[in-house]
Amino acid sequence: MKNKILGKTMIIGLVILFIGASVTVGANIDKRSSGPYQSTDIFWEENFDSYDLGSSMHGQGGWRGWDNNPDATGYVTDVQAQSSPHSVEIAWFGGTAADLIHEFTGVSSGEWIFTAYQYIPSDFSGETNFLLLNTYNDGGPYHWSNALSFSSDTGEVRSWEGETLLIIFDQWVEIRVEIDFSADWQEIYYDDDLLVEKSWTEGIEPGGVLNLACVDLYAGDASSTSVYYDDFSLDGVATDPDLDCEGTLNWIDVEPGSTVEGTFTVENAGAPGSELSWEIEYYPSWGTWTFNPESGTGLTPEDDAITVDVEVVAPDEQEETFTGEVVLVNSENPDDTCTIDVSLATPVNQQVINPLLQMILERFPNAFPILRYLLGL
Ligand SMILES: [Ca+2]
Repeated sequence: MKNKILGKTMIIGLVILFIGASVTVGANIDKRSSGPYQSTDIFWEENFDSYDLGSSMHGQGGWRGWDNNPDATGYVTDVQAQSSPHSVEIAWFGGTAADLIHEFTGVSSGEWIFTAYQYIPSDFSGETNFLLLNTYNDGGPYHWSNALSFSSDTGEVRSWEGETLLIIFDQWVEIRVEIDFSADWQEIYYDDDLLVEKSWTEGIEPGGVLNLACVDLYAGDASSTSVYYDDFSLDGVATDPDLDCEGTLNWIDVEPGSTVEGTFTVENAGAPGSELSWEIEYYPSWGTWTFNPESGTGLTPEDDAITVDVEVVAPDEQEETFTGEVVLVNSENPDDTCTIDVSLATPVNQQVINPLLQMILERFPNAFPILRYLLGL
């Protein structure tokens, strides 16, 4: 009994060894692609829910008072919340205006969407302000890109230029600023209505820079009562192409010196309307390779994937398994690459195979149909 099991185990082991040596298993696609932003890349978000109720936001989550003044803070509250349980309350507290900022770094190119939700109660009194700055330092210099004022006297939100919309009281309202640094442009929406669009660097006065330095929630120059903010987000908008490829290049049982063929596809998985230029960056040094096409330009996400035909003249060596990679690259972004794994195996000597095969197939006459097929038996 023991010998029988041992014998069986040995044969199975032999078969596994045999398969491993003569057949290249696996169709492994290694896809690596990257770009500065994905289409809805969240760069930063804030919902205030994890902070202690009633706590000052100065020194929490990157928030602090203007000029690092701890008194110019807002407080975590549950009086209103869009996302439960908390929001931040902005008002005059103890004779000092809340002037709460959150700074950003690295937001200076491409396109971005800044979103905040604001709640103004119908009994609000005074003027409260939402501002974005392109330059901020404690003690200055400062430079503003926009300023929105919400006034209980007029019942309106007013942009710096004087455009207005009616305040929507007693509900959460989205404030959305769409920033395009490449065009030096911003569009400011209140409850999805366009309030104003204008230059980013000259939004308040000339001399600003292409950068988002901070958001500022300011309770105004004169005493104002509570308003609330919740669910901030800053999202990078994809504008770049993104190289993607799919396919496998695995050949087995290839006669040395013969030609084999295969295909893979290339596509642009990036932002709508973006244009991808791509090329073959690297392919194995064994064999003789031909790609058609070997590069391309102007490929948009709306286009169909490009099929690349591949021909390889196998190396003139018996009983070898050759492996490697074909690497494609975005011509305008060396970090955006895509890899297809490759293998090519030339046949092993039939004289060696046959006695072993015969033994296996005699022992298991109905087994290993794949093995029979692969070896052409
Ligand atoms: Ca919240």
